[in-house]
Amino acid sequence: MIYPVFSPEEAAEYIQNGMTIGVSGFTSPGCPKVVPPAIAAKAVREHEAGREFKVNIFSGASTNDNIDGELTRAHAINFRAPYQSLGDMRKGINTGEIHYNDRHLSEMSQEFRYGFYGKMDVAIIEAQSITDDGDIVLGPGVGSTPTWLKMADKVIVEINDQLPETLYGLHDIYIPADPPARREIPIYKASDRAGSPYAHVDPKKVLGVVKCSAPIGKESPFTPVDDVTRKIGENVCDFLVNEMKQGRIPKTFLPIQSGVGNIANAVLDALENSHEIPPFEMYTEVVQDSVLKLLESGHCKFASTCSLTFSGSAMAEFFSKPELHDKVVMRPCEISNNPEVVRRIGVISMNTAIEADIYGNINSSHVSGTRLMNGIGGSGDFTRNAYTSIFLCPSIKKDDCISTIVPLVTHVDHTVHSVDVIVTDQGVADLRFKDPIQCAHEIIENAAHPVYRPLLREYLKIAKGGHILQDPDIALAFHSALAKEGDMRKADFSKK
Ligand code: 0RQ
Repeated sequence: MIYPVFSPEEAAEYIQNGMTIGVSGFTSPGCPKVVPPAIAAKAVREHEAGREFKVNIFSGASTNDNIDGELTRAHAINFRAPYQSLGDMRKGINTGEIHYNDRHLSEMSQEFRYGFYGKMDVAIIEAQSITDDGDIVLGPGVGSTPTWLKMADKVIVEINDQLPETLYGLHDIYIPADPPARREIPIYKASDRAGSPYAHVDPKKVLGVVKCSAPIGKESPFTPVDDVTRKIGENVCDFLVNEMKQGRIPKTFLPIQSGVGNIANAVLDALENSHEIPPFEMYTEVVQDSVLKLLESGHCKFASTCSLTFSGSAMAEFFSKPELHDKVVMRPCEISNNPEVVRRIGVISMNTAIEADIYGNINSSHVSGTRLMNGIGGSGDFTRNAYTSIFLCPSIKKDDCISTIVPLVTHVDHTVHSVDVIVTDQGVADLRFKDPIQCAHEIIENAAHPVYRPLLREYLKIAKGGHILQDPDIALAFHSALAKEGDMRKADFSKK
């Protein structure tokens, strides 16, 4: 190998205050693991010496505790984009310490190439291998890495010996030309390949290689399916089966996208158990443990993804079964989430909402309209371009104190124009072919929890207007009751 071999600490010495860093991966798989903690340790030393030390971090999506956790706790992050999901970083963002820019994941790479974010000083990437010519077999999460390798002045490569050689061939690395030279992305079905199994870097830019041996699976475990998430899954299945019966989904079915988290896992479990849903393909950004089961049973015929967001045991199982490897391709997030492809192949999207209002606007990212939870992630990439877009959430949370169906959402990530169906444990609200007031009745009667239906009906009676009914004095009464009394059931519409 022509590249110098560094320790993590030697690599971290290259990083200076104010630098912009791109990290590989998408969710925790594929992220670098040993250099970021060494940068955090350097930050602590610099701060103790009275010197400023903060960097800007760009990722594919959420990362791991070694990056977002350690660097946040070291007060070493100035700016972060485009998605995160860790408690410490969430706190740093919500106190204003970290400047966070929430972006659609499919847009991050191209916006960086367009120059909207200035220059990238260094990319830190995890790889299975790198050749002397700069061909890289990436880890089990691609994210924006191919663009970071192109844009960064310098590159540090972590070679993790836990990454199996069988990763070779699982990636399809394709960077579209930038406008005005862009052509169509040549993907016409989930299993099409458009690019190369390697990412590429100019070998002259590689500062060096850091060798490590670190676990490669997702850090936090999935919560098992419970009664509420099971019911949501069953309701989604019933909806999809009925769509097929009505001829609105072809008998051969359509590709599915499914977001992160426990609800998404429960829905995929329900699809696995359904005898009426035929084997299908996925065109999605993450495949979680539930997809492994679907691949094994043949219920999922093929999965196009950006990342194998598997737990450690599912990751080991996947790599021990080479017969599954032909059924998966990992792409950069600007392709796995690409609006052009999503619309062309007719993806059925399924994402989780924090709250929905009675007209169908969705808040995916900000609790009570102010506190960032994770970010919009890829939900907008898929929702806006889906064949049918579905949002999922439990109808109530926190022992009935929170209704996820509210008169008005406190923050909007997805507007009514992009939202087709809302599914809760209570049922399915189908918003298609309805005006806003018809949508409100549909959502209240089919998706809201019975405890909250009388209050929501009352709001609709009080609210005034034309095409849409609202009352600006009480539209957020649910949220003010939660803030003041810890319980949305105490919403009082007489307190104007
Ligand atoms: O707070 O942790 O303090 O108890 O929000 O809620 O129920 O654990 O939800 O883990 O399924 O995440 C939308 C955040 C759901 C996620 C969201 C509070 C609740 C709890 C989390 P606590 P749960 P989940 C693919 C697509 C956007 C990105 C996306 C997400 C915490 O699915 O980030 O879709 N989606 N990406 O108590 C007050 C409400 C609340 C509420 C929840 N209505 N009011 N608090 N909470 N609802 C992924 C990628 O792009 C990589």
